[in-house]
Amino acid sequence: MFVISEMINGMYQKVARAIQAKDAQVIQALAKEQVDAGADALDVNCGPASREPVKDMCWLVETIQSVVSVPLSLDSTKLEVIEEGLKTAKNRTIINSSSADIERLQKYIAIAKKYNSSLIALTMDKKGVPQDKDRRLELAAQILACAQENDFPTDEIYLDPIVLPVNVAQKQLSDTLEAIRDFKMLASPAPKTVVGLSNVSQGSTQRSLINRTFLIMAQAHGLDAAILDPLDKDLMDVLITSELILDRNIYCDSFIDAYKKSKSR
Ligand code: THG
Repeated sequence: MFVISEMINGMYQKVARAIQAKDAQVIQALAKEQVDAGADALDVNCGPASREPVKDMCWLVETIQSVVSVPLSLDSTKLEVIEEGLKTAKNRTIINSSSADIERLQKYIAIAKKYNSSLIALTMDKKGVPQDKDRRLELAAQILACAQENDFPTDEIYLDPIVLPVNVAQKQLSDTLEAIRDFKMLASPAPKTVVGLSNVSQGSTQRSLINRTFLIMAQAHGLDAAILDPLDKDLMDVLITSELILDRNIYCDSFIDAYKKSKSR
């Protein structure tokens, strides 16, 4: 499982304040802590309160990459913010994210090619988030066809079925899981899949329990990557144990430590 840490997001007050005050130490401590906890990449989002998102994104990228060298997932709804972040980034990048709207997607694919970046594409369009699995598959097929037409490798696309909170869209979660499984059959080489895991528990009590239960199920449906909180130890332990059960790493009595060592950099 490719772990993308969700913590460097202006949605968190501590991060929003650090961005506002340009307090590098707070951001750098967070970045190091996430990587030490097992993050393979860091999601970077200035948050809704940022008044100068281009400037803030570039500052975040520079601040983070001076202490860790993992790939950065540049998370913004504005292409301009993402592109300036891509120019600033030294290491590998993931664009987070495009929708399935063809015009938008073509622009994002062109930018992904130009900066040699992977691309997260959400299975939603102007009509909004799909209500069922079939619509998710239809939009995923549209995304992959567009990648192929534009000579962008389908395995550099991370399809995101959009996880909705269980307390408002309970009926959708089994469809979301099945979509994760079925996306793989839509192109060769198979696309990758990603979810924003913490979405599932927003507004609920028992957040950690809901997150880890959904993660296990998504892993069983073949999920490749997740945006999550790697400091949630119970979550990381079930992530590692699921990989073991799915035969992605070899059993030994200390399999959790062995997995962590294999990832430590
Ligand atoms: N798909 C993609 N990118 C994404 C998402 C997705 N990026 C953003 C988000 N979803 C994933 N990241 C988060 C980060 C935080 C939370 C949820 C998802 C979260 N935050 C607390 C809350 O809202 O309750 C904040 C609590 C606090 O303020 O301390 O849950 O789906 N591609």
